[in-house]
Amino acid sequence: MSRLVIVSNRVGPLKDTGKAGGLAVALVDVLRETGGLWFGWSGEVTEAGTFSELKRERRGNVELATIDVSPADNDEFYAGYANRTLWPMLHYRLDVAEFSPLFEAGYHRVNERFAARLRPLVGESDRIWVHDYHFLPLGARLRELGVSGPIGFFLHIPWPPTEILSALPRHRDLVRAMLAYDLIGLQTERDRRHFVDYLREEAGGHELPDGRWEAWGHTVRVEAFPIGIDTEGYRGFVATPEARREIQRLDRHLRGRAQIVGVDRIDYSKGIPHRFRAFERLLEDQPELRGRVSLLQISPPSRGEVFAYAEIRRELEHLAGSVNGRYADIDWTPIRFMTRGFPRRALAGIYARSRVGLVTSLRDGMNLVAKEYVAAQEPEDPGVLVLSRFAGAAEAMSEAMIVNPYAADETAAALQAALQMPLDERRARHGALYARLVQADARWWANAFLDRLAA
Ligand code: ADQ
Repeated sequence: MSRLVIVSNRVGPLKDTGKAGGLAVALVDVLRETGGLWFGWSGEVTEAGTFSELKRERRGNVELATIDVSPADNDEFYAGYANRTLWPMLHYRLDVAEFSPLFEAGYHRVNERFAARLRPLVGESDRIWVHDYHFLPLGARLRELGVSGPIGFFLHIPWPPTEILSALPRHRDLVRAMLAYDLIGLQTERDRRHFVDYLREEAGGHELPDGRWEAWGHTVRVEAFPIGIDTEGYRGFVATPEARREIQRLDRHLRGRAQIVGVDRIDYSKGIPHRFRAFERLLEDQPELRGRVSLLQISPPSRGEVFAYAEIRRELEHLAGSVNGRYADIDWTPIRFMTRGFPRRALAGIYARSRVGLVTSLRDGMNLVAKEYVAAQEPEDPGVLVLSRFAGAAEAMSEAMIVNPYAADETAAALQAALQMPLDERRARHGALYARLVQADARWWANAFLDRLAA
């Protein structure tokens, strides 16, 4: 079988350090099967930038190859076009998107450099799988350099309706470049529909009898591959000493009170202020719950250099402070807001001890936290997932309590129902969700994509 080459902004690690995301673990597993190369950014910002020496690391038949980026690349490509233009645009946030020619030029420059550095590492029969919005035009650049084998692309974040995307300057050039891929994978049916609608409306595209799409003289397959987690592996985390330790700490602290948990990077797409307001609404509407339920929000800060992120963090600190000021008691703090990361196994313990998992994304490609929360529950006495309809995960998790996060009263009512839900209903909902997570796990996702690419 041909070798697999994966390209993504962040690479590895090869070892499961307990901190790496589940996605990294799943991709390393897949690379091991046929042997493979994972290429991307080293995580270092140096003057030499993309011209830096290639860093290589090998374990068995899997190799990592990374390069640095320069301070200008980091500002313009990563913090700039990727995170201040594309991230908000693709999350339907025209109001915070910034359109700077400097960012745009930096984005294309870095994509060219990455393609040029990757080219000599690619063999004739290799298959290439490119990940995420940092590298939309990478496939087109690789084609220009003579790569002729299969190249697939997976977008981890949403694809918005044409009405939104068409506000992006030179959106046609960007999408035209994407048509150099043989396969474009999106998270959900909704994203897929938006993408092919774009091809039809903006590129005069049409569907071929074999299901592929023809547009602007290219032929491409566009399909939804909802990403999963390593469900059974995650379930196993709950029995580890790291998880047990958190469970015991929470037992001591909660003393029979219920806990609602939220876990996400601080990001405006996650609707964390909406979550705090819904919880405040719950305390307002249900006085008997005061002192009996708390919200634990765990949020490692991300992309600190992006202004919108610093602002939202201040907003959250303010909101938590005001809810706590109003409702806290000597022995009870309504909202515990922690801005730090946890090792994955410890996090599994925190999920396991939380009566409700609360996800209020205003827009989210999938949302793996929703899946991790379900995987970590004790099947005999599981907690309840309250999930935003705007997270991709909602498409296949209908047994969760699906809410509109903009409606604080609706979310508060769902929280109340979740806290009071009888055991048999909790079991039934959890059983259905868990079974689907076991079937459509991370390996299924990767193999489904790669099988399609091979065909
Ligand atoms: P993210 O936006 O990062 O991913 P998500 O899918 O929820 O969102 O994944 C976050 C991961 O980080 C989870 O595995 C979670 O456990 C972990 N994490 C979050 N906070 C943490 C903390 N405090 N400590 C430790 N770990 C923490 C993007 C898209 C998503 C899509 C994924 C995968 O935005 O929509 O689901 O890619 O495709």
